Amino acid sequence: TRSTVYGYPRQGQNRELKKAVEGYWKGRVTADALRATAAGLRRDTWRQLSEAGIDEVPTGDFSYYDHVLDTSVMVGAVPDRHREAVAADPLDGYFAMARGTQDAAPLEMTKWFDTNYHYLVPELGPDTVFAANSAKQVAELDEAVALGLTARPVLVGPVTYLLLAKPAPGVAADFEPLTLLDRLLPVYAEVLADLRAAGAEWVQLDEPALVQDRTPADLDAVARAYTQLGGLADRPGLLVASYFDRLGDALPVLARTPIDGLALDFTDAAAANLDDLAAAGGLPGRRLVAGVVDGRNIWINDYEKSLATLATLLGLAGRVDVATSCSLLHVPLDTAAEEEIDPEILRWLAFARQKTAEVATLARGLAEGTDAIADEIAANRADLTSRADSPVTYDPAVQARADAVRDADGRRSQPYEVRAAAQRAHLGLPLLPTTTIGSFPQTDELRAARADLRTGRIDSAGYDERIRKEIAEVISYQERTGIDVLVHGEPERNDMVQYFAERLSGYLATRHGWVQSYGTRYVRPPVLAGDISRPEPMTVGWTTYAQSLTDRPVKGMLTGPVTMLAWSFVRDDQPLGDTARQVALALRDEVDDLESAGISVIQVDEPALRETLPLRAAGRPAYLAWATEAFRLSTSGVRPDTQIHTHMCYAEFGDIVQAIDDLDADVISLEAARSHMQVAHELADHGYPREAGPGVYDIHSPRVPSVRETASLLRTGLEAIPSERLWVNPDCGLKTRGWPETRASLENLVAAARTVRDELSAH
Ligand code: THG
Ligand code: ZN
Repeated sequence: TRSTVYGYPRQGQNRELKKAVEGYWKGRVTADALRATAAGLRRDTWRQLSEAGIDEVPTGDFSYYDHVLDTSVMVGAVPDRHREAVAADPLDGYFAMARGTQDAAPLEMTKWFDTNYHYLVPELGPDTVFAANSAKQVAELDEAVALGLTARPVLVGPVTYLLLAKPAPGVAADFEPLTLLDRLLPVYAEVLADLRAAGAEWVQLDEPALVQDRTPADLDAVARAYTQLGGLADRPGLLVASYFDRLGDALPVLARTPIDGLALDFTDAAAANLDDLAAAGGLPGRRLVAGVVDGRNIWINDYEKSLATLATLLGLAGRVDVATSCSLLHVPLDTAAEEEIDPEILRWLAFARQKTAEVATLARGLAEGTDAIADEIAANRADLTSRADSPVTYDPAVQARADAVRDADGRRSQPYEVRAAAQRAHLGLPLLPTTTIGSFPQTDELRAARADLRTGRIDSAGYDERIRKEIAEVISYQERTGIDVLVHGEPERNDMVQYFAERLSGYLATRHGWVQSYGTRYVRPPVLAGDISRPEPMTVGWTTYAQSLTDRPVKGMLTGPVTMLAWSFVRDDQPLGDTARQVALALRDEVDDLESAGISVIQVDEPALRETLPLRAAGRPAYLAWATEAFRLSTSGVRPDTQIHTHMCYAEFGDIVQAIDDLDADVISLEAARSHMQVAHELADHGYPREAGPGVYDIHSPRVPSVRETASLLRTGLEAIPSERLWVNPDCGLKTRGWPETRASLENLVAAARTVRDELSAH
């Protein structure tokens, strides 16, 4: 029995990697210094793993930016537009692919399965020529071996790599990257041989794409890939890893190939793997790596439960190793840094460092018998009991209120047609009303004010004064520009989830709990630890202050219940739907208080609704049922003449258009500018009956769209959505934009709306 993990957070305890990479971009850190920082971080990680008792450490999981981009480099899949830069300087070329340059767009970025991590999408086409480049993998293996460690290189597997890819620009949209498998496999064979030559006993090939529903053709590709790689003479042991869900149909397929080991997720989310493995006849004579410690939540493991699972598995494989369920990339580094969390609560939590210790302990229990870890088991049981019995976890008033929810609480009192007429009378908006999504640029001054408040350089009265001044400027700017429904600009918010988590009981905030979101960008997901309630209003003060400055409607801005869950570490001791309902009730109180305070338009954002869609179709109806119920519960307490908005980003609405309809929001704004209003047509084809604002200004780029271009997008929108139901707005919030391009773009947006209104009234 060995203990292992599949990957570790890359950034360092104080985000040293972020500082070094961003410093390199700014020319303040040399390439050599960046490399030295990175090597130091890798060494620290391996030492830490080894000291925690991990027998086999991962290598090659480190990345300056993203491991899928590293895989593209490893197989030579560099887009033509970046070839010159990569040839001139591999490091600068690498960052050019990640971030783009003046002349060449970056690779597209998208979510890594149902996590909050984003990877860079490989661009492939029929002309792609793969070429092996194993340098990074071999060098990192050498480093770990030099420390005297047993190391296992971790690679994105060939099937997952191709399934994550998309057609390169200019390639037919129906091109299927998986058709390149036979060209890709020789490249993997070469990398495997290089790693074998460098001393690798095992190599791990990650195939998380196989936990999604796969076609027979996909499964055929899996069989072909691993029959071929398994048949190579000159290779290390092949460990194929799956995580995030059950392996399902791919399990027996892989078991029939000559691979040497399989890694399966045995957390609750993938519990079916146990039966599936037994049904496939187990893995006699081969290596099973059992992911019993959840790699993507932050709760301590239940040792007795894990040991029971491991004991069952002993009969099903030649050898059973103990691991986390997935890479630890998705959790923060170390609970020991959280000095502000009550020690009584901290003992319930395990970040990456604590999880490695759990894996090592369980491996010892499996190898030497549970008596050998009796003390650890007793302490673990006490920690679990402390959590279950704590008033932080359980609030009877919240539970009772959630239990009392009836269907009718999740329905508006009137159908949309009646509400729309009441809202028209109440709000008096023009045709094609203009609005923004909520946030305005987060300037350096605002960030400095927050830092000053934290360090005590200003007090909270001084901070509030700065925020009020910013709100007044944002309101006055929007009035001058001629926007119809205003926002206060959210200057007081750090992050749209963290801000609310800090104000709800039942949530814990971390101080150093950074998790990579993409590249050098990190988030600190709050911990949704217990029953959720709202001690006092969270946004009413700022919103009503903004409303007091103008006669136009100011839109209240809230983060919806599904997104609050998606971007937090959520409790694992009750169904997600129950937790979502509690958050929804807290938000419902906020919505009702905003209405009572005179706010007539309230937006409840759900940007994460699509991303937490279960990976397999079988789980989707139940998810969409609780997700839409929670949204409706948070928004249904208002009068018919109060207008509820929602907002979603990240395209691909096709799969959830019915759910979007079921939200019953009066108005929805969506990302659309990049796809030329395609989502407007998707909504129309579905027969979407309410108001919609497909974004006409792409805020992900500093580019200022012209009046002509914006008006033209609006006319395209009108082909799908009738003028009485079409709104005019940007794609997303403006917090990552600067003021100059924001001003210019919004002025053009208002001018375009006026132009098209004039055209409509001339007819
Ligand atoms: N909030 C949360 N999760 C998210 C987003 C969000 N996931 C998806 C998407 N939006 C990710 N986008 C970003 C954009 C910017 C940053 C992080 C994720 C970012 N982070 C700062 C950094 O790394 O320097 C730190 C921010 C802070 O100080 O809190 O810029 O909006 N939860
Ligand atoms: Zn958005």
